[in-house]
Amino acid sequence: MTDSSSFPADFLWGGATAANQIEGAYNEGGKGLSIQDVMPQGITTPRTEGPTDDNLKQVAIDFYHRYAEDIALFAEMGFKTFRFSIAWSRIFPLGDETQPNEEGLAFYDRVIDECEKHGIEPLVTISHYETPLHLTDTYDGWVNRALIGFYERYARVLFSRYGARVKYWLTFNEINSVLHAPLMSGGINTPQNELSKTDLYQAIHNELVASALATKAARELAPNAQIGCMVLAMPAYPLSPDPDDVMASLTTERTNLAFGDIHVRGEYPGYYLRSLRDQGVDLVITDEDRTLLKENTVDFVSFSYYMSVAETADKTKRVIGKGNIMGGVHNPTLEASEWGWQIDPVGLRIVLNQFWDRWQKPLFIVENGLGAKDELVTVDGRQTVIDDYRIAYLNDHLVQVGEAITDGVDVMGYTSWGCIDLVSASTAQMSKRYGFIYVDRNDDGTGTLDRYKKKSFHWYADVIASNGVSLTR
Ligand code: BGP
Repeated sequence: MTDSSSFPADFLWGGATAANQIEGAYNEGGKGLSIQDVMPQGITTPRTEGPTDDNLKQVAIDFYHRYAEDIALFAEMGFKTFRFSIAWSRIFPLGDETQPNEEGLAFYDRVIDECEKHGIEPLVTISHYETPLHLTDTYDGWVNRALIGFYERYARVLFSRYGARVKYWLTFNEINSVLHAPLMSGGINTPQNELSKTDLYQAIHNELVASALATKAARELAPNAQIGCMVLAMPAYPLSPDPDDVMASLTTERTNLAFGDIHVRGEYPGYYLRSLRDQGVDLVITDEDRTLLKENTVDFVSFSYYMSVAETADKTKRVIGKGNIMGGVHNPTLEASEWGWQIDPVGLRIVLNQFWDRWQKPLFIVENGLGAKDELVTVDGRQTVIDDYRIAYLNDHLVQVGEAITDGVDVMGYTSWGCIDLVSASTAQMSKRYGFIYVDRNDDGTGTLDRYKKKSFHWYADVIASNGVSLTR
């Protein structure tokens, strides 16, 4: 422990969530169905036709009714910011209407009220894996250019309503994940194995144009707002020093970096255009699209970071292991979580340096954390979880954030993923817990939904209060 902080005084400490993973109330308040209502097992099984009772997200952790209590707990930890997403289908139940649902808008007014009451800066994701189901069923999601207009209308409503109160906005959660999870990330109904590369990359292009249009709208309607892109960061290290492995790792990393390049520089990089040509992809890109991308680049780059992977050109060694939406080649030097995600704190410093060197834009770590099984125990008459493994994970990653800041990287803040236990995105489990706050709910849907502070709750409160000085180096 050192006594001076490497973190800036205005560093935005906090936690992150997404509407579909916490709110529940899936059919209350005029909300329409979203793709999450037909994904009871996350991305592990095909979608269902309609909603099914085994879907934990129907109730999730009931944040819709308990938001005030939960935000008060975040405030008790000293959060400076709270990342949440707005459920598109609460605002536009079908997605293609012209008038928004007032009851949905009023709910987020109340959430923002609570944040303001506690001096917590909201950080809002406009679209986090919750495309209205009607847009999926009727338009095949983002494959269809019509979604650009629907999203722009939705974003304009949000900026008009909340623009004076919300400074930080993210356009699409983990935009690069469309490549790997087309339904969850792109609302695309066509099954992945039947989806053409052209449709997939067209969907990505449509999202990028929509992101630029939202950025343009924010400049008009919410001039104090800052707009960020959000990418899933996963460094790919060469499995060996063989130059072919190094080139293979660069190629894999570029499948993610391309998204930051386009959001920050406003044009498709040459390597991305080549990869489209090599795959026989022919996109519809209008001159207007090009101008929009060029003129509406982001203010900051946000990203999730959970793990790194290795990469090799040697097909016999290219065995893909588990990972966050996309997996990668197993790195023999790293340990893994119970879900097989390889733990690599130094990778976070590497990503921060790489992104800063590449884009020179402020960076915001908007997801990082450890999904683990927790056991509720009684200590001094109170129920809690002794989650030393989670504290170790977060501590080691935050130490590397401090190192990156000392390296000269401009880091705006850090929101730990799943600051309160929530339903997992990939597996739809409750038992994959990330929170500082335990929520009594089980994979079979039983539980009281009561909240309990874990050991990490107090640990994180100390980290925030000391602005990182209490971290163990
Ligand atoms: C990211 C998503 C989040 C979140 C997190 C952890 O990909 O943006 O929604 O869920 O990963 O993943 P999981 O919930 O699958 O453990």
